[in-house]
Amino acid sequence: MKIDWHILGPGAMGCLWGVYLKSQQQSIGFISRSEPHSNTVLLQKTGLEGEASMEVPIATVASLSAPIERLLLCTKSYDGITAFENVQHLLTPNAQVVLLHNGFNTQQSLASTYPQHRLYALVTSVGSFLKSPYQVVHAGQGDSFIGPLTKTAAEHPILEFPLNTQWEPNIHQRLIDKLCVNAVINPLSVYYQCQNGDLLSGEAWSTFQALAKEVDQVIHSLGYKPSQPALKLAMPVAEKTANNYSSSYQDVKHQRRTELSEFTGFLYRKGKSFNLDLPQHETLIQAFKHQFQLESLDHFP
Ligand code: KPL
Repeated sequence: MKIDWHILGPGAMGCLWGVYLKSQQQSIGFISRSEPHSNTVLLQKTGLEGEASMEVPIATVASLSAPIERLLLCTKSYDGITAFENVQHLLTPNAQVVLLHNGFNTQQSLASTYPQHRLYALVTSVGSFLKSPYQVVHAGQGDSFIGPLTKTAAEHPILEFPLNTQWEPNIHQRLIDKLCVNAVINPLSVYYQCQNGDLLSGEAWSTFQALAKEVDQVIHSLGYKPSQPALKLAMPVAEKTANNYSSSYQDVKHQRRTELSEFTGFLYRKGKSFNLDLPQHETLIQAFKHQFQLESLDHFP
């Protein structure tokens, strides 16, 4: 059977986008990193926009029978480069590869190492979580943008992608804006052990404002141009997702490696290379190492 979209990374995002690609009459298939128990999985969705249930083929890289024409790569950002390189030999010369990761580092590294590939980034604020493997809950509405990371991708826009995704020629800007949001909300939701909306009052709110200023300092030192200051970007997202627990909070709760080193760790390392004074980042990183014991999992500086 011909597969239109291969999906690598069957977390909440991989499952959710898989369901909606299928609803656009695109055939999908999962790529598994370990030997699957069977050659199909039952993918189920609940939450917003009703329930859906479908059988989806699944195969390992070694057992894929046809080359990959379109790939949705939605591993955690720290796994993105290895995941891409593991399947690179299976991509057709004109394959379209959509990267759906938090952070900015993985997308930037892949685009500069592989400019010959049609690489795109998907930036989304749609909310979802997994109840159990392949059982995804569509938890919140959001905006989604897809855009080119390489010149060859810019020449071949992806104009039809589900969930009202808009083509965004300046996807770098969206990635930087999202990095600012994640760099404020995610570490603080772990530090204060709270839902996103709880960050908008009390002590957390003062830290929120101070951290957002430090994020601005580093982002500007790097020469990046977000559309607004970090505070103005992060505040409406915290309001809109007030009842959500951030992905980093959920990772800590489930004792999974978080992506905090891609946000807080990344900005701190960069900021220090410009000799910036970053007391909020320092407090957070110390707490993550000692109080939450994230160091071994997260590779903080
Ligand atoms: O992207 C998110 C995340 O949790 O990783 C936000 C926007 C902060 C929503 O929770």
